Amino acid sequence: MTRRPTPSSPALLREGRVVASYGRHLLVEADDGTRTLCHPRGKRSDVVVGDRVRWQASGDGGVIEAVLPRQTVLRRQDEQRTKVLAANVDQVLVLLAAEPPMSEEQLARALVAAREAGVRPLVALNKRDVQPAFDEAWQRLAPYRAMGETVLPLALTDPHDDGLAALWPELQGHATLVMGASGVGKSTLVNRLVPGAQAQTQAISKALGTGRHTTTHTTWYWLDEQRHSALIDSPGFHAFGLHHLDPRTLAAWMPDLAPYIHQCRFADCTHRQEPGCAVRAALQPNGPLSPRRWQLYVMLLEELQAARARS
Ligand SMILES: Nc1nc2c(ncn2[C@@H]2O[C@H](COP(=O)(O)OP(=O)(O)OP(=O)(O)O)[C@@H](O)[C@H]2O)c(=O)[nH]1
Ligand SMILES: [Mg+2]
Ligand SMILES: [Zn+2]
Repeated sequence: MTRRPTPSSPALLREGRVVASYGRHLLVEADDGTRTLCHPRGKRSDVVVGDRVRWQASGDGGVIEAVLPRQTVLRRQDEQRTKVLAANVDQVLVLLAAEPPMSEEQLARALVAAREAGVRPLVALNKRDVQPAFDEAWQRLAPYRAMGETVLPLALTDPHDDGLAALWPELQGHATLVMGASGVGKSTLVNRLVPGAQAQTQAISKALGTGRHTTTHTTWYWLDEQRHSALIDSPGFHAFGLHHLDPRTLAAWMPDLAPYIHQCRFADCTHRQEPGCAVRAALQPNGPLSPRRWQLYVMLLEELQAARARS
């Protein structure tokens, strides 16, 4: 006798990707492109945009039964909590702008988090029309260009800006999470590259009764019909905690410090005050390793050490 499939039988489970997250409501896209509003089974709340999931239909919607292993996870963690930003992205675009003023510290943190997660970082500075703030910020990005980061200028509200043409090839074939402070232009970028994104967002905010300008949910948008390239819009944030990192690995994730860390006299050198430190010996105001970057390193190191000491 063949048994009829029970509700949790694998035969009824479908696979899909979480393309939007509204708290406990998750929009899941099946591989044929159809989308179903699902919620996770039980109390689990760790399902994020980008996750590949197994789900089954239930009434009008669906229930997520399992999250498949993640290729990548981007997270930030501070004293209060760990926030998983997205799963299975292979690039992150750190978007900065002339206005609100660029925080180099947040940039440095985002780059470390991306490297640690095995995700390629890209950096763009938006609002080229806002002067002289743009040119000043561009100058402050010199160390990042010198260490080999891709740093692109943008003017997203200028229809004739050629910055997008340079960014576009970098996005092809990748799933790119756009992150940055509120107001830098993340949604403006998505709206320029994804026809209909604005309409999608507005429809969703209307359904949820929000209707604010600021992005409150993370959403995955395909850039092409073949669904090879994606851009993920996310809410802006102020602080970017790195408490999930081991302080001893921090310097290795900073491409301007990393070349020197194995040349220090002591294998466990923290590059703060030890004699024979190759990192400090390499510091030069206009060199490949700037004193400002070393100061950022020391600040982050002390923060991570303090976090370890508390836990
Ligand atoms: N002057 C100028 N303004 C821009 C440019 N790009 C975007 N803006 C404006 O900046 C404001 C914020 O843009 P959004 O795209 O909503 O910013 P966001 O990063 O999505 O912000 P959150 O959703 O709050 O995180 C909007 O009023 C945009 O029109 C630009 O190149 N120049
Ligand atoms: Mg937005
Ligand atoms: Zn050292």
